[in-house]
Amino acid sequence: MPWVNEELGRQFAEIADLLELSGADRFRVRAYERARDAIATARVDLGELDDNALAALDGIGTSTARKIVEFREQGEIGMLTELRRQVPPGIVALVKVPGLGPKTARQLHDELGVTSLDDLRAALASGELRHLPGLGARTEENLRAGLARLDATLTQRTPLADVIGVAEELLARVRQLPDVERAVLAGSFRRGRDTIGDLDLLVATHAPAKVLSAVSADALVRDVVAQGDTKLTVLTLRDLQVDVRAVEPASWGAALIYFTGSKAHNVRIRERALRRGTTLSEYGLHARDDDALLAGHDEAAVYAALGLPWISPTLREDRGEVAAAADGTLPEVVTTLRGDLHGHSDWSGDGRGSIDEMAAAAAAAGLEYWAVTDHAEALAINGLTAAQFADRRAALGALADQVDVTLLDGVELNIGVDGELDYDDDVLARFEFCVASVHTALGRDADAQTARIITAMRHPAVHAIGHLTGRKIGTRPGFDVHFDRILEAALETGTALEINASPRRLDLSDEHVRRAVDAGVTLTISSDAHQPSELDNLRFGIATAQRGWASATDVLNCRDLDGLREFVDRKRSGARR
Ligand code: DGT
Ligand code: CA
Ligand code: CA
Ligand code: ZN
Repeated sequence: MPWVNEELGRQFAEIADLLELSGADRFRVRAYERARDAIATARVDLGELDDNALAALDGIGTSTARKIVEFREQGEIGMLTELRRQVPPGIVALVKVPGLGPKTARQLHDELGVTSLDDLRAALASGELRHLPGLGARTEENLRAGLARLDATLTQRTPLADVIGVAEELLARVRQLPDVERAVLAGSFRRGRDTIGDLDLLVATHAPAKVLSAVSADALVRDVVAQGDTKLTVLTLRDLQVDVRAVEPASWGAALIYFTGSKAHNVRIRERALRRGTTLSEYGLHARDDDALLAGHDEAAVYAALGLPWISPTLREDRGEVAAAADGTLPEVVTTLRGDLHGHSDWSGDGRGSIDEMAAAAAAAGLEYWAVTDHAEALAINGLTAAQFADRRAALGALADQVDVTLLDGVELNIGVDGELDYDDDVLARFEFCVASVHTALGRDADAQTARIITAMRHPAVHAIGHLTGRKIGTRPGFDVHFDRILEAALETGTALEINASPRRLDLSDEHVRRAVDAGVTLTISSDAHQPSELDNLRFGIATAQRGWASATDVLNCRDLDGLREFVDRKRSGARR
């Protein structure tokens, strides 16, 4: 989602909450909730439309359009600023408790004088809360659980999915500043981790003071935590911390290595530098005897001066990459794909792009083929019947000459509780590519999940298992599986395991990928796109694959169409790999 849409959606939600907290009438609140929903489902970048075009969008009236323009021009919505001033912050904190809405918060405030989370804890402890009208012992129990969950999320790392928009927007703005020669997001973001502690923005400049004050004045910055000559720490509108470092262009490479990390990787290469009579710091690689600068300006030169090839940031976790680099056994990690093997069109109930729109996005992403894997019928709300798939097959045929990618007639099957699949075998056999995923009964134990998935793998029509554990990063942990048995079955049946590239999933995880690669299991890197813009997510899947040391030979959709068809046919014929 474009960052402007994301931020506006959040701000309109906040306006609705604050209005409700301040006792506004229901209709006014509802109008802002409608605006919030309209923004959440808008398929255009709200940062780019003029007033008239904005007001023409469904659910967005002239007053909402005016506020959107105000946000773009002034960096804030005056009404929201005013509301934030009026409503006591303690009460706002209350609605962050899962399960505690504005109505209850207001009631707690008016009737018990609750103005903070601590007051809420006290009210829960005293048992007075259960006597309020409409509340009860059950409410108390829910609020206790909600408080515990809030505490947990406050100490948690931020899912990558929640930082991409603001991170890339901030980077783009910083790159446009005068005096900035180069800028990069370093740290865990550059290493492609699936969660982020904070962002680290590295800037090469000869004018650090000017650049840092420009960054601290940016509209995306809510608060400056600390500011020095070459360092700045700020909080973004969403309370994400960003550490900004300004360095001399001459030490760019050394600084980039240092701030990319990981800490453990840094320690490892610094030891190597010391053993070679040199010292490595964020300023450069220096000779220990006369302090001469040996390398510093670019990353590859620093590694070279340490006797190492350049190491991909996604490998820098001290998982053996420095030794492998020294031995010449570093994997040549996967960087590009030839196709995408999991994606949805608007034939699926939850797809938001037509086949030709999606195909155009796939072609624009440089792909040669795209498997259209709309949902199968057991997924009641979104799935297609066999007859609808027959219609879709005709549609695919009619589009074949009009699109710039090869469309594969695919399906995303649902793995039932006992591993059963949608449709009869003769229907299944007609698809060119089938990914099978667990969408239901996520609460079963590891034995049950492993068994149902392996049963599905044994079916000759199943070519890949989608999002293996069902995790949603930051929202729900995946279910447990016996991964060693899954790997064994994948090898035995010739089934691929998917790296779902949605930044909310990244499932397989990097650690799973590493084990799959070691076992020789074939992987797919799949966007699971539900709208054209989500083809762009493939890059996160590639990063996760790299973090698991996967090279192109491990990845099915790095093969050309013939190679892919060979894999599919082999599975179908039941040949062992
Ligand atoms: P995060 O923010 O928890 O997702 O993880 P990172 O890796 O981004 O860690 P962060 O933000 O604390 O620091 C960014 C990089 O700076 C880190 O990857 C390596 C470098 N760094 C920070 N502190 C140290 C340190 O004490 N020693 C060394 N060798 N490097 C450090
Ligand atoms: Ca960081
Ligand atoms: Ca940091
Ligand atoms: Zn899907």
